[in-house]
Amino acid sequence: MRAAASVVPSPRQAAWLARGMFAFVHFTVNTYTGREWGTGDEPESIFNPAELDCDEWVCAIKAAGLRGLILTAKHHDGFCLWPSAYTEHSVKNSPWKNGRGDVVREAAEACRRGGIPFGVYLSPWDRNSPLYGTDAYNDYYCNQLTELLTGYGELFEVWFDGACGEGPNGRRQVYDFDRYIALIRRYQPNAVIFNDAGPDVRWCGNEAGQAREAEWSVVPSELCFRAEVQTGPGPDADRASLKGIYNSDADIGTLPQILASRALVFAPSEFDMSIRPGWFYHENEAPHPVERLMRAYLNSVGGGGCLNLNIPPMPSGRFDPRDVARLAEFRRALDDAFGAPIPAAIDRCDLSETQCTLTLTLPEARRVRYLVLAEDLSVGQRVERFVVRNGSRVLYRGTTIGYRRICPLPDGVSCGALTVTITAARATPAIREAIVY
Ligand code: OTN
Repeated sequence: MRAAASVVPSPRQAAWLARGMFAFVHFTVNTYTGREWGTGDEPESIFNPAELDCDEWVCAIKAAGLRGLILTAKHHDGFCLWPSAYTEHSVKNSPWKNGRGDVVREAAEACRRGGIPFGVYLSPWDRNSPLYGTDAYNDYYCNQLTELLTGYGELFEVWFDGACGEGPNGRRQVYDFDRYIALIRRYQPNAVIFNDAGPDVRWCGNEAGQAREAEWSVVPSELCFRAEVQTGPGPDADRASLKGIYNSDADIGTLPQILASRALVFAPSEFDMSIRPGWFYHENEAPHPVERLMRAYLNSVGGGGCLNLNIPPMPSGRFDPRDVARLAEFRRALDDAFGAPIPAAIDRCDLSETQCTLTLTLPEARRVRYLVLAEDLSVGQRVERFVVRNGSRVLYRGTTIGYRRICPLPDGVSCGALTVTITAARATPAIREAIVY
């Protein structure tokens, strides 16, 4: 337990957690075919975003408070949004700008002008490359990855999708992830790497922005086997097996897993979700209601991880005005909820080595809607359960806190003081923030 309570983030992971939320931009030949997974046989001639405006993308993203942009430089269909030297299946053979365009460069430069960091998604699965399914594909993939790592400035995240639909009759590819990761560490040492298995951030396990009941950033190396090991084996490691655990499991990082794991790593969750039903633009779809986006925010940024919210450009290359309007509405809803913290005096009373009570005293009785708590992860994630009360009335029962836990309080509750009692923790709780809104 103590070992688990001392697993800490790397500087790049801590910087990533502080970002809170950022934008995903899914854009490729699927934008013109209506597919979600391209076949790899799409002709380059269909790609023509004649009104591409990456500054407009960045403006809409910033208006929502999203603090970064990750572009699908190559999705499963293998079409490259930059003129890669290693394939003809790219923008260089499209009618856009007579084959002299580079979407990756336009997006990277717009982010730089707009003051937000840029990241890339490079699908390992490639349904176009004839090399796919052979060792030579790893050379091809590393060459393309190197083009992106060295040609477009600093990246804050590199995204390895784990989706692969090739069945037994398809071509299976053995990915050389160690080689991919070594390239990123060499050329982009500050970038976090996303994948189901880490090394830096892991898939939350769904695409609905839905957090599990307890969201631990400290997880077994059996799940995130690409992450840096920080502890030895748990006491049950030689009797139990965590073989087969996966990102979508509900009990990731819970005590039974901690006790049974061979080692522990720090790997926080990324909640990737699209503003629309699809990842790519489909004319017959509309953006989700703002309530859905707020729920995702409370569950992800308020659940100890980061939200990666996808906005898919239209075939013209521009964002749908309805999505731009939804992003602005999302920002207004966030400002309404969290724009005015209520100053409170905080007193801490330690009840035992692992239990304590925080008393938050407001200047006067006020209607309160949210309590936001945060642990100091520089010493490790520790809190397992807590309860929030106003006097004897229980307002919220929680489990993990992690980087940030947003506690929605019952409608209409008005109080002059709140108590937060941490009833179970893996070591002495280290609370960084307790803010009432
Ligand atoms: O059909 N799918 O591949 C699929 C259906 C539902 C949810 C996810 C997926 S793919 C899944 O995407 C994740 C990111 O959203 C990760 O990349 C996983 O590795 C991948 O399997």
